[in-house]
Amino acid sequence: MAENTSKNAIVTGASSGIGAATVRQLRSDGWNVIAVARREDRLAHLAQDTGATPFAADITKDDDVARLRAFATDTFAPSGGVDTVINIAGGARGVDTVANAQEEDWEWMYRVNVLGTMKVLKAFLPALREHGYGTVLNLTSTAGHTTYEGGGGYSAAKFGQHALTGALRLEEAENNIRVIEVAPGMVATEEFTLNRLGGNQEAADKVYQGVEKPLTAEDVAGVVGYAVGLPHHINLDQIVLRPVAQAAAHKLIRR
Ligand code: 8X3
Repeated sequence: MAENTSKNAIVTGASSGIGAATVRQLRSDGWNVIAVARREDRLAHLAQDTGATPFAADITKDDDVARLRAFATDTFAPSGGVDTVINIAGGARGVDTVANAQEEDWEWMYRVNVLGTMKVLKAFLPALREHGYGTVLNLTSTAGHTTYEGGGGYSAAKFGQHALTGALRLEEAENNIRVIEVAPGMVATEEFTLNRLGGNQEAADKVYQGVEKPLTAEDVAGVVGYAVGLPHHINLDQIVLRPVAQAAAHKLIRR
């Protein structure tokens, strides 16, 4: 059976946070990386710093995903083709209760976390199968495994992404494709909570106030790099990571 000798990865959500940190991690581990995000300026900086190949695309748009597939096929053809797809693109909008749900936020979260992941996978699974082996890594969240008040919309999307990841693992094992889920709890990044709270920096800062060492994007990227770097027969199929201060979604220690 083929071993993972080529290291050609696509990383979505690469413009900031865990996505950008994952690109940095993989590049320093010797991977060839196509870094995908909507924001070209940020990608250009990341590419300059890391030597990753930037590709501007919105993974919720079919035309963009088709362009990405064509580009990745050409780019990686000389080095053995795409073997690893890392879906980091996603996010949260709002902390509304179900009673007060903002429907456009819920739709956005479903589109980016679930449908975006599905579209990227649909585009690349034929290439991974043809390759003889492959790795898919989906970044979900502890919110995809448990619920909390105000988290209904985000959890609904992340539970959905978690579910598609589980189905995919069953479907693709016979094609020698391993499917890894990484589900982080509290991670302090520049944008995640800020975006979720509509750009309110003060409110975003409060979320992490007094929490000793929330996870960083680099912490998560290190775990992602480890999981995809293992020999191909080892599938860390579900990895949940949290800061020690967050023993559960409902138990966060603030000092
Ligand atoms: C982020 C984790 O706790 O904000 O994916 O839902 S949480």
